Amino acid sequence: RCLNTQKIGIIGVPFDKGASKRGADKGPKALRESGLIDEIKQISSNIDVKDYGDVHYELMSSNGRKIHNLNELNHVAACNRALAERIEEILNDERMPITLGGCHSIAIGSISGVVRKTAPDNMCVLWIDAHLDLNTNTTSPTGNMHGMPASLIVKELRSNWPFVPELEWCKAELSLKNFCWIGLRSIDYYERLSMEKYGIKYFDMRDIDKMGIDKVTNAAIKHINPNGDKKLHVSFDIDALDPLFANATGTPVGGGLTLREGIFLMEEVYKSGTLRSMDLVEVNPQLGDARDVTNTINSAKAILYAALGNNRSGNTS
Ligand code: Z70
Ligand code: MN
Ligand code: MN
Ligand code: MN
Repeated sequence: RCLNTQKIGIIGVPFDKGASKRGADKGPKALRESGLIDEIKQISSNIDVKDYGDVHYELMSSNGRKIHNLNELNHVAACNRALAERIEEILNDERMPITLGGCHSIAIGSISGVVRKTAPDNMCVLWIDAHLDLNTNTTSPTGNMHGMPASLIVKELRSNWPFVPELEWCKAELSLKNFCWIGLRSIDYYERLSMEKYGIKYFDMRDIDKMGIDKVTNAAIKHINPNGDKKLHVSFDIDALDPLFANATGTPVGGGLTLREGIFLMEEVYKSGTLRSMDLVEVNPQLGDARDVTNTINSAKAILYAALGNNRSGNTS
Protein backbone atom coordinates (compact mmCIF):
# COMPACT_ATOMS: atom_id res chain seq x y z
CA ARG A 1 0.00 0.00 0.00
CA CYS A 2 1.26 3.41 -0.96
CA LEU A 3 2.58 5.49 1.93
CA ASN A 4 0.47 8.50 0.96
CA THR A 5 -2.84 6.68 0.99
CA GLN A 6 -5.61 9.17 1.71
CA LYS A 7 -8.20 7.28 3.71
CA ILE A 8 -11.67 8.83 3.54
CA GLY A 9 -14.99 7.90 5.14
CA ILE A 10 -18.26 9.23 3.70
CA ILE A 11 -21.26 9.51 6.01
CA GLY A 12 -24.67 10.76 4.88
CA VAL A 13 -27.08 12.60 7.16
CA PRO A 14 -30.54 12.63 5.57
CA PHE A 15 -31.81 15.29 7.94
CA ASP A 16 -33.60 18.61 7.34
CA LYS A 17 -35.37 19.36 10.61
CA GLY A 18 -32.97 22.16 11.56
CA ALA A 19 -34.29 24.16 8.60
CA SER A 20 -37.71 25.55 7.78
CA LYS A 21 -37.78 24.23 4.20
CA ARG A 22 -38.04 20.51 3.58
CA GLY A 23 -35.70 18.61 1.25
CA ALA A 24 -32.10 18.93 2.49
CA ASP A 25 -32.57 15.37 3.80
CA LYS A 26 -32.46 14.25 0.14
CA GLY A 27 -28.95 15.72 -0.32
CA PRO A 28 -26.88 12.61 0.46
CA LYS A 29 -28.91 10.40 -1.90
CA ALA A 30 -28.72 12.96 -4.73
CA LEU A 31 -24.95 13.30 -4.30
CA ARG A 32 -24.37 9.54 -4.24
CA GLU A 33 -26.66 8.92 -7.23
CA SER A 34 -24.70 11.46 -9.24
CA GLY A 35 -21.62 9.24 -8.95
CA LEU A 36 -19.82 10.83 -6.00
CA ILE A 37 -18.02 7.77 -4.65
CA ASP A 38 -16.68 6.57 -8.02
CA GLU A 39 -15.61 10.06 -8.97
CA ILE A 40 -13.68 10.42 -5.70
CA LYS A 41 -11.82 7.20 -6.54
CA GLN A 42 -10.87 8.70 -9.89
CA ILE A 43 -9.11 11.69 -8.34
CA SER A 44 -6.12 9.55 -7.38
CA SER A 45 -5.26 5.89 -6.99
CA ASN A 46 -3.92 6.85 -3.55
CA ILE A 47 -7.45 7.56 -2.35
CA ASP A 48 -9.14 4.82 -0.37
CA VAL A 49 -12.79 5.76 0.15
CA LYS A 50 -15.31 3.87 2.25
CA ASP A 51 -19.01 4.75 2.28
CA TYR A 52 -20.41 4.38 5.80
CA GLY A 53 -23.98 4.84 4.57
CA ASP A 54 -26.44 7.11 6.33
CA VAL A 55 -26.96 8.06 9.96
CA HIS A 56 -30.07 6.58 11.54
CA TYR A 57 -31.43 7.71 14.86
CA GLU A 58 -34.22 7.05 17.28
CA LEU A 59 -35.92 9.80 19.22
CA MET A 60 -35.18 9.84 22.91
CA SER A 61 -38.24 9.58 25.09
CA SER A 62 -39.63 13.07 25.53
CA ASN A 63 -41.79 14.63 28.18
CA GLY A 64 -43.58 16.50 25.39
CA ARG A 65 -42.64 19.92 26.71
CA LYS A 66 -41.01 22.43 24.41
CA ILE A 67 -38.12 24.75 25.14
CA HIS A 68 -38.35 28.28 23.77
CA ASN A 69 -37.43 28.80 20.10
CA LEU A 70 -35.67 25.49 19.37
CA ASN A 71 -37.68 23.99 16.52
CA GLU A 72 -37.57 20.18 16.34
CA LEU A 73 -35.08 20.01 19.22
CA ASN A 74 -35.74 16.33 19.88
CA HIS A 75 -34.91 15.38 16.30
CA VAL A 76 -31.90 17.67 16.05
CA ALA A 77 -30.50 16.37 19.34
CA ALA A 78 -31.05 12.69 18.57
CA CYS A 79 -29.73 12.84 15.02
CA ASN A 80 -26.59 14.72 16.04
CA ARG A 81 -25.90 12.42 18.96
CA ALA A 82 -26.01 9.47 16.55
CA LEU A 83 -23.84 11.31 14.02
CA ALA A 84 -21.16 12.12 16.62
CA GLU A 85 -20.84 8.39 17.30
CA ARG A 86 -20.47 7.58 13.60
CA ILE A 87 -17.78 10.27 13.23
CA GLU A 88 -15.89 8.72 16.14
CA GLU A 89 -16.12 5.34 14.42
CA ILE A 90 -14.73 6.75 11.16
CA LEU A 91 -11.84 8.44 13.00
CA ASN A 92 -11.14 5.20 14.88
CA ASP A 93 -10.79 3.59 11.44
CA GLU A 94 -8.18 6.31 10.71
CA ARG A 95 -10.26 7.82 7.93
CA MET A 96 -11.08 11.46 7.20
CA PRO A 97 -14.81 11.86 7.86
CA ILE A 98 -16.74 13.67 5.14
CA THR A 99 -20.28 14.40 6.30
CA LEU A 100 -22.89 14.93 3.59
CA GLY A 101 -25.85 16.97 4.81
CA GLY A 102 -28.49 17.52 5.50
CA CYS A 103 -29.05 20.95 6.89
CA HIS A 104 -26.25 22.73 8.74
CA SER A 105 -27.52 21.67 12.19
CA ILE A 106 -25.60 18.44 11.55
CA ALA A 107 -22.33 20.30 12.23
CA ILE A 108 -23.25 19.99 15.93
CA GLY A 109 -22.74 16.23 15.72
CA SER A 110 -19.95 16.10 13.19
CA ILE A 111 -17.74 18.56 15.05
CA SER A 112 -18.63 17.05 18.44
CA GLY A 113 -17.52 13.68 17.10
CA VAL A 114 -14.20 15.12 15.94
CA VAL A 115 -13.59 16.88 19.28
CA ARG A 116 -13.92 13.54 21.10
CA LYS A 117 -10.82 12.33 19.24
CA THR A 118 -8.83 15.59 19.33
CA ALA A 119 -7.66 17.96 22.04
CA PRO A 120 -9.85 21.05 21.51
CA ASP A 121 -6.81 23.33 21.31
CA ASN A 122 -5.33 21.06 18.68
CA MET A 123 -8.07 21.66 16.16
CA CYS A 124 -9.42 24.58 14.16
CA VAL A 125 -12.52 25.24 12.09
CA LEU A 126 -13.09 27.07 8.80
CA TRP A 127 -16.78 27.91 8.42
CA ILE A 128 -17.59 28.66 4.77
CA ASP A 129 -21.10 30.12 4.66
CA ALA A 130 -23.28 33.07 3.68
CA HIS A 131 -24.51 32.92 7.27
CA LEU A 132 -22.78 32.96 10.65
CA ASP A 133 -24.88 30.18 12.25
CA LEU A 134 -24.04 31.58 15.69
CA ASN A 135 -27.53 32.17 17.06
CA THR A 136 -28.77 30.77 20.35
CA ASN A 137 -32.40 30.08 21.12
CA THR A 138 -32.70 33.57 22.62
CA THR A 139 -31.16 35.45 19.67
CA SER A 140 -32.52 33.42 16.75
CA PRO A 141 -35.20 35.21 14.69
CA THR A 142 -36.48 31.84 13.41
CA GLY A 143 -35.88 29.07 15.95
CA ASN A 144 -34.26 27.01 13.17
CA MET A 145 -31.32 25.11 14.59
CA HIS A 146 -29.31 25.19 11.35
CA GLY A 147 -28.71 28.83 12.33
CA MET A 148 -27.22 27.78 15.71
CA PRO A 149 -24.62 24.99 15.36
CA ALA A 150 -21.52 27.15 15.88
CA SER A 151 -22.83 28.60 19.13
CA LEU A 152 -23.45 25.15 20.63
CA ILE A 153 -19.88 23.91 20.22
CA VAL A 154 -17.89 26.93 21.48
CA LYS A 155 -17.19 27.64 25.13
CA GLU A 156 -17.51 31.43 24.82
CA LEU A 157 -21.26 31.14 24.21
CA ARG A 158 -21.94 28.39 26.75
CA SER A 159 -23.35 30.80 29.32
CA ASN A 160 -25.72 32.25 26.71
CA TRP A 161 -27.49 28.88 26.55
CA PRO A 162 -30.03 27.58 29.04
CA PHE A 163 -29.68 24.04 30.34
CA VAL A 164 -30.95 21.82 27.51
CA PRO A 165 -30.94 18.20 28.74
CA GLU A 166 -31.37 16.83 25.20
CA LEU A 167 -28.04 18.39 24.21
CA GLU A 168 -26.07 17.51 27.33
CA TRP A 169 -23.89 15.08 25.35
CA CYS A 170 -22.69 18.08 23.28
CA LYS A 171 -19.83 19.66 25.18
CA ALA A 172 -18.86 23.21 24.28
CA GLU A 173 -15.11 22.74 24.31
CA LEU A 174 -13.83 24.68 21.31
CA SER A 175 -12.78 28.32 21.40
CA LEU A 176 -13.91 30.93 18.90
CA LYS A 177 -10.20 31.81 18.67
CA ASN A 178 -9.78 28.65 16.61
CA PHE A 179 -12.59 29.55 14.18
CA CYS A 180 -12.66 31.66 11.03
CA TRP A 181 -15.61 32.38 8.74
CA ILE A 182 -15.42 32.98 4.98
CA GLY A 183 -18.19 34.12 2.61
CA LEU A 184 -20.48 35.96 5.05
CA ARG A 185 -23.18 38.25 3.71
CA SER A 186 -26.29 37.58 5.81
CA ILE A 187 -25.88 38.16 9.53
CA ASP A 188 -28.60 38.69 12.12
CA TYR A 189 -28.54 41.66 14.48
CA TYR A 190 -27.54 39.75 17.61
CA GLU A 191 -25.05 37.67 15.66
CA ARG A 192 -23.36 40.93 14.64
CA LEU A 193 -23.17 42.01 18.26
CA SER A 194 -21.57 38.66 19.16
CA MET A 195 -19.02 39.07 16.39
CA GLU A 196 -17.93 42.35 17.96
CA LYS A 197 -18.10 41.17 21.56
CA TYR A 198 -16.00 38.07 20.97
CA GLY A 199 -13.72 39.53 18.28
CA ILE A 200 -14.67 36.86 15.81
CA LYS A 201 -12.30 36.45 12.87
CA TYR A 202 -14.00 36.45 9.50
CA PHE A 203 -13.63 37.39 5.86
CA ASP A 204 -16.97 38.50 4.45
CA MET A 205 -17.76 38.99 0.76
CA ARG A 206 -16.49 42.55 0.93
CA ASP A 207 -13.12 41.31 2.20
CA ILE A 208 -13.01 38.88 -0.71
CA ASP A 209 -13.75 41.73 -3.14
CA LYS A 210 -10.93 43.79 -1.62
CA MET A 211 -8.26 41.17 -1.04
CA GLY A 212 -9.06 38.36 -3.48
CA ILE A 213 -9.75 34.75 -2.59
CA ASP A 214 -6.05 33.71 -2.47
CA LYS A 215 -5.06 36.22 0.24
CA VAL A 216 -8.31 35.64 2.14
CA THR A 217 -7.96 31.87 2.20
CA ASN A 218 -4.34 31.87 3.25
CA ALA A 219 -4.87 34.59 5.87
CA ALA A 220 -7.76 32.56 7.30
CA ILE A 221 -5.74 29.34 7.46
CA LYS A 222 -2.76 31.19 8.94
CA HIS A 223 -4.94 32.88 11.56
CA ILE A 224 -6.47 29.69 12.96
CA ASN A 225 -3.40 27.53 12.45
CA PRO A 226 -0.29 29.74 12.57
CA ASN A 227 2.18 26.86 13.01
CA GLY A 228 0.36 24.39 10.78
CA ASP A 229 0.20 21.85 13.60
CA LYS A 230 -3.56 21.84 14.17
CA LYS A 231 -6.14 19.59 12.57
CA LEU A 232 -8.54 21.46 10.35
CA HIS A 233 -12.28 20.91 10.13
CA VAL A 234 -14.05 22.62 7.21
CA SER A 235 -17.78 23.14 7.51
CA PHE A 236 -18.89 24.07 3.98
CA ASP A 237 -22.45 25.35 3.56
CA ILE A 238 -23.21 25.26 -0.17
CA ASP A 239 -25.06 28.58 0.19
CA ALA A 240 -21.62 30.21 0.53
CA LEU A 241 -21.58 29.92 -3.25
CA ASP A 242 -23.53 32.41 -5.31
CA PRO A 243 -27.04 31.21 -6.28
CA LEU A 244 -25.79 31.15 -9.89
CA PHE A 245 -23.87 28.00 -8.91
CA ALA A 246 -25.93 26.65 -6.01
CA ASN A 247 -29.55 27.70 -6.16
CA ALA A 248 -30.94 24.39 -4.86
CA THR A 249 -30.47 25.34 -1.22
CA GLY A 250 -32.84 26.59 1.46
CA THR A 251 -31.56 30.13 1.88
CA PRO A 252 -29.73 31.34 -1.23
CA VAL A 253 -28.20 34.81 -0.82
CA GLY A 254 -26.98 36.77 -3.85
CA GLY A 255 -23.48 38.16 -4.13
CA GLY A 256 -21.68 34.99 -3.07
CA LEU A 257 -18.55 33.06 -3.97
CA THR A 258 -18.12 32.04 -7.58
CA LEU A 259 -17.63 28.34 -8.13
CA ARG A 260 -14.03 29.12 -9.08
CA GLU A 261 -13.46 30.94 -5.79
CA GLY A 262 -14.96 28.01 -3.90
CA ILE A 263 -12.76 25.53 -5.76
CA PHE A 264 -9.64 27.65 -5.27
CA LEU A 265 -10.40 27.99 -1.56
CA MET A 266 -10.63 24.23 -1.15
CA GLU A 267 -7.52 23.63 -3.29
CA GLU A 268 -5.59 25.83 -0.85
CA VAL A 269 -7.11 23.92 2.06
CA TYR A 270 -5.89 20.67 0.47
CA LYS A 271 -2.44 22.14 -0.15
CA SER A 272 -2.18 23.15 3.51
CA GLY A 273 -2.04 19.45 4.34
CA THR A 274 -4.04 20.04 7.52
CA LEU A 275 -7.56 18.97 6.48
CA ARG A 276 -8.81 16.28 8.84
CA SER A 277 -12.62 16.37 8.53
CA MET A 278 -15.30 18.16 6.53
CA ASP A 279 -19.03 18.83 6.25
CA LEU A 280 -20.79 19.59 2.97
CA VAL A 281 -24.29 20.76 3.80
CA GLU A 282 -27.55 22.38 2.65
CA VAL A 283 -27.77 20.79 -0.82
CA ASN A 284 -31.55 20.60 -1.31
CA PRO A 285 -32.58 18.70 -4.46
CA GLN A 286 -36.24 19.53 -3.82
CA LEU A 287 -35.69 23.25 -4.52
CA GLY A 288 -35.31 24.97 -7.88
CA ASP A 289 -35.78 23.40 -11.29
CA ALA A 290 -33.90 20.40 -12.69
CA ARG A 291 -31.08 22.60 -13.98
CA ASP A 292 -30.65 24.29 -10.57
CA VAL A 293 -30.42 20.89 -8.91
CA THR A 294 -27.84 19.57 -11.37
CA ASN A 295 -25.81 22.77 -11.06
CA THR A 296 -25.86 22.65 -7.27
CA ILE A 297 -24.85 18.98 -7.11
CA ASN A 298 -22.05 19.54 -9.62
CA SER A 299 -20.83 22.55 -7.63
CA ALA A 300 -20.92 20.60 -4.36
CA LYS A 301 -18.94 17.77 -5.92
CA ALA A 302 -16.36 20.16 -7.40
CA ILE A 303 -15.86 21.72 -3.95
CA LEU A 304 -15.37 18.32 -2.36
CA TYR A 305 -13.02 17.05 -5.09
CA ALA A 306 -10.84 20.15 -4.71
CA ALA A 307 -10.64 19.45 -0.96
CA LEU A 308 -9.49 15.90 -1.75
CA GLY A 309 -6.69 17.02 -4.07
CA ASN A 310 -8.32 17.09 -7.48
CA ASN A 311 -6.08 19.11 -9.79
CA ARG A 312 -7.62 21.35 -12.44
CA SER A 313 -4.49 20.82 -14.58
CA GLY A 314 -4.95 17.06 -14.49
CA ASN A 315 -4.23 14.29 -12.03
CA THR A 316 -1.12 12.14 -12.26
CA SER A 317 -1.67 9.20 -9.96
C1 Z70 B 1 -30.74 32.81 10.10
C2 Z70 B 1 -31.35 32.03 11.24
C3 Z70 B 1 -29.43 29.93 7.95
C4 Z70 B 1 -28.68 28.52 6.50
C5 Z70 B 1 -30.24 29.90 6.88
C6 Z70 B 1 -30.51 31.93 8.89
C7 Z70 B 1 -29.59 30.78 9.16
N1 Z70 B 1 -29.52 33.45 10.52
N2 Z70 B 1 -28.46 29.05 7.71
N3 Z70 B 1 -29.76 29.04 6.01
N4 Z70 B 1 -27.92 27.61 5.89
O1 Z70 B 1 -32.46 31.53 11.10
O2 Z70 B 1 -30.70 31.87 12.28
MN1 MN C 1 -24.86 27.33 7.46
MN1 MN D 1 -25.87 29.28 5.15
MN1 MN E 1 -14.70 42.98 6.89
